[in-house]
Amino acid sequence: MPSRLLLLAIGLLPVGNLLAAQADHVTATEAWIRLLPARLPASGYVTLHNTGSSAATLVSAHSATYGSVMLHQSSMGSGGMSSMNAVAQLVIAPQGKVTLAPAGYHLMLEQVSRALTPGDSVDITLDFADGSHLPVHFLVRPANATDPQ
Ligand SMILES: [Cu+2]
Repeated sequence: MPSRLLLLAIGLLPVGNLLAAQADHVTATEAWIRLLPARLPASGYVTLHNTGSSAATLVSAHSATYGSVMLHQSSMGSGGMSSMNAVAQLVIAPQGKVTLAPAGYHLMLEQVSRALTPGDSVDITLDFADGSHLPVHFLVRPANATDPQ
């Protein structure tokens, strides 16, 4: 029973702002998808700004356009090889921002459900730790795109 009480207490910890959901104080800019040819997975990039006074924690994302959306981080290994790891969560500090960009954090987008071409818009919903959601429009850009739009 004590362990159950402890779990309950941990669940109640994010009490920084009881009224505003985390998604309510996060804004998204520079949201775009790098489209790769054939059936290679695409990558989603976005800058998330936390305008609130408490942290917002991104835990997952989902989309009607992609059967699988995962939070990943690219990193350069000691041998100079780039690799990707799954990221369990991304904390956006109060008044801070987190950038998902090439060679860093990204949304790994797989199992596309429709044909996409550059210029299309794709809706991806970001899921936060408190269960709130932020729908974001991502602009589809070609494989050789590198700069934020
Ligand atoms: Cu990835």
